[in-house]
Amino acid sequence: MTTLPAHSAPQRRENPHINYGRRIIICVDMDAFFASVEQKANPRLRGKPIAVVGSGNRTVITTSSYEARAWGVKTGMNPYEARQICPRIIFVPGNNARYTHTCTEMSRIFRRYTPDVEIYSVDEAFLDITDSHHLFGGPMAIGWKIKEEVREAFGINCTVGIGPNILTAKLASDMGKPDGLNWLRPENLRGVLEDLDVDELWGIGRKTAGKLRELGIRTCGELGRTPRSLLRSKFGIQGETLADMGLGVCRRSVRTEEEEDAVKSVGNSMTLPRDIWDRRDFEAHLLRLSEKVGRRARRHSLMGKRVTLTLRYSDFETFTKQATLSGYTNDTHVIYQSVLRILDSIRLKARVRLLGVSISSLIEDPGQVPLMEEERKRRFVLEAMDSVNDRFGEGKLSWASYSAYRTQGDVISPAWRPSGVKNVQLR
Ligand code: TTP
Ligand code: MG
Repeated sequence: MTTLPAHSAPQRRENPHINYGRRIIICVDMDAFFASVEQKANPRLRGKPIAVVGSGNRTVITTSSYEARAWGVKTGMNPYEARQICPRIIFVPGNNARYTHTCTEMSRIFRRYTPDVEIYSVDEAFLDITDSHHLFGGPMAIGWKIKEEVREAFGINCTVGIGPNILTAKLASDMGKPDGLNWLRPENLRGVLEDLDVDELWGIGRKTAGKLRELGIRTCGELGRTPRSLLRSKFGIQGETLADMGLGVCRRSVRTEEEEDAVKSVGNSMTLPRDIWDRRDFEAHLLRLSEKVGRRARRHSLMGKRVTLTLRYSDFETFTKQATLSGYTNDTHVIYQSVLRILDSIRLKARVRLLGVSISSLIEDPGQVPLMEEERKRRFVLEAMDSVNDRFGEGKLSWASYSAYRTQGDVISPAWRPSGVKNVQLR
């Protein structure tokens, strides 16, 4: 066993400067979920200490109302123990169909604010609002609205946590329980983590916390200052993740349902600020969409061989056409040239109100350097653009031919889906 004296290495090293990136993630977690749903369904249970249990006689408490928690009732207790500490407790048999139905309905509320929603568990969801929060008055405004809408629709409370990644959003939500709204901003993270016990972090269970304690690490601050090499030697690959966690860093992004099912296409569609007819207008918007698609594909290390263009006319009729390329690509310009060729092969019948571009027939990008000099140069340019945009925000570096449109602002199409235009609702 590797043992550090309790106050050695972790305290002496300073944390490096941490770049938390620009993402803004919301975690929504229902308060005493099963119990709240039961209290809503049966008004006689409201305001009372209740616990939701299974049907067998060896059942345990799955959750309890905050009124019961005030007496010390906890998940995992058997009903007998709970009755000992809270004599007036009411046991309610669980009703799974009710909970899953509520969960499904709830996701509709979340999707009003961003398409990037991950339903993580029956009562917990993550929303990536990085690119949409400005449309709703900012992260806190979205948090308030979600709380209000959940209360209105289901009569239950939830807690909303906001942070730069899912780990810290979850922490913010745990800290805000119950009925809270809490934003852990990057500049406050170090202070919050400094004295926080490691097992307060999502993903660090009792066993891992025990092993960390053997190394003299009790708090996240100490974990963040521990040399990675030490954590790696003790925990293997998980050591890297633990080192990140101590700093409040988490590399896992919000995974939408579409991304969870093996990704079939990468696409983007947008309702245009005004209906268009001129080719120059098409070029500008298609370049922008091609860039978004290429960028997302590159971010996920994917390449596609089929390109699809979707048009929706002003009368809402929707039309798609595909082309198959000679090789796999995630290069903005190859995608763009291909959609332009598709456009040229179409006789437009009216002005167009929505455009979509997607690539499909995907493979994982093998990361090969292109043989052709010109392609190689473009790949370097794209890599440079991606890293500038990653660091300083989407669209900071863009193609000149799009710049005339940049002042018009982002319009998010209600039909926009992370997996691409295959999900655009066709009439
Ligand atoms: P949690 O979100 O962990 O708990 P909660 O919603 O009841 O309370 P909190 O306000 O602290 O979020 O779990 C969600 C639901 O999942 C919970 O209502 C019951 C169920 N559950 C189990 O069935 N077994 C378990 O071990 C846990 C922890 C939860
Ligand atoms: Mg909950």
